[in-house]
Amino acid sequence: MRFAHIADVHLGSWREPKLRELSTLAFIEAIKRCIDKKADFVLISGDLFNTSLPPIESLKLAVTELKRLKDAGIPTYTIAGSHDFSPSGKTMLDVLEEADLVKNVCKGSVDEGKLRLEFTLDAKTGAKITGMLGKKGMLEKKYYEDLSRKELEEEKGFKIFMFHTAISELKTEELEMMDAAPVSLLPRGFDYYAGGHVHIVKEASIEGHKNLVYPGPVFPNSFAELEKLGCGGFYLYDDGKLAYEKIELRKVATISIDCEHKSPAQITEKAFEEITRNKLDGAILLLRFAGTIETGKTSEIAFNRIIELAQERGAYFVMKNTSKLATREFDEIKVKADTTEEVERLVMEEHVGQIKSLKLNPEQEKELVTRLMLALDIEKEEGEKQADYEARVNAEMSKIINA
Ligand SMILES: [Mn+2]
Repeated sequence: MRFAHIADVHLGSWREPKLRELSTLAFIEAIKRCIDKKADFVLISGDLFNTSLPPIESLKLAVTELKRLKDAGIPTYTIAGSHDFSPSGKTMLDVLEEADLVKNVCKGSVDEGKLRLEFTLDAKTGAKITGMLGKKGMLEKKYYEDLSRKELEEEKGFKIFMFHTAISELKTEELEMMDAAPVSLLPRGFDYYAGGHVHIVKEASIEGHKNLVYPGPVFPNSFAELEKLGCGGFYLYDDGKLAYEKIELRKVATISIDCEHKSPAQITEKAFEEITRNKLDGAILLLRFAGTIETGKTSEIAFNRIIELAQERGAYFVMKNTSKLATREFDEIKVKADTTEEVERLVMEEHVGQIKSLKLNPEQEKELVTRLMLALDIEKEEGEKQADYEARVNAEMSKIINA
């Protein structure tokens, strides 16, 4: 049996055209390799799209590539991830499933408060696949608590469990702050655990749970991911052997400038030196500026000239990051984080406990705030009138508050 395990594609995540193109090419390459390597089937463990209502071009790309798999006789099994749901619980995966391009394996029924998952049988290999969807703010934890495990664990045959949740035992140091659940959350005794959500490349076997895998994204989704992962990829399972299929379309070069106790002119000079010293042929260049500068303002650093020089030296694309750069005048940055989600979480944690009138414990309050933020994240639908859109947002909000 040979299958591919892809996760966190986040189609449409990059705004910069050059990086968006690379992420598109990486997805196309992943699908091409699944076909070339004659995979029996493909698993996509959530977050195929970056937003629940993806732009037409992302949808078209997904349809084209999934169709390619289908035409090659390779079925695709999937679960929804935290980015796949609109606040009202809708997901584009339903549309893809209706078109017979994917099969959502997170299905079952609720029976006396217990959640019973069903297996989806892969006709060619006999593999039995099931899984649990992922939601923002780890709201899926409740589903796991209600999950009926016995039948899942006793089922015979080759079994795969797909999940979109951070597992504490698999977290790396830099993800220490991320919400996670212990591996015991997952039912035991499966042959492969196809993970998503955590953008790291990791495989592990922990007692009762063998082949727990996070393949990471097909292409990094942010500055931090480009810096940490360098490239993307996916996993290939081949008769019990696991292999990471690296997709490296461009090299990533990182230049970190230590700005501590330097003036803007010295920092500019230092950046020039570093760029001239490095070989940038066609690479994505990540420029990180960190530290507290001695005098003046950060805007006095000649960023434009630095970026121009890097382009002249052959960089394919230049990104700068100043999130760890501070000045003496303004040292009051309270929240330091690399991603929007991290910022949201940190701000939320800092302010939890302030809505005294609601009499909620911190966990309940965090959950309420997460739900409200999701509801405020509703996108206006094509052709929808402003008034209807507002009414829809208001209805979602009051539904949550009155629940
Ligand atoms: Mn993701």
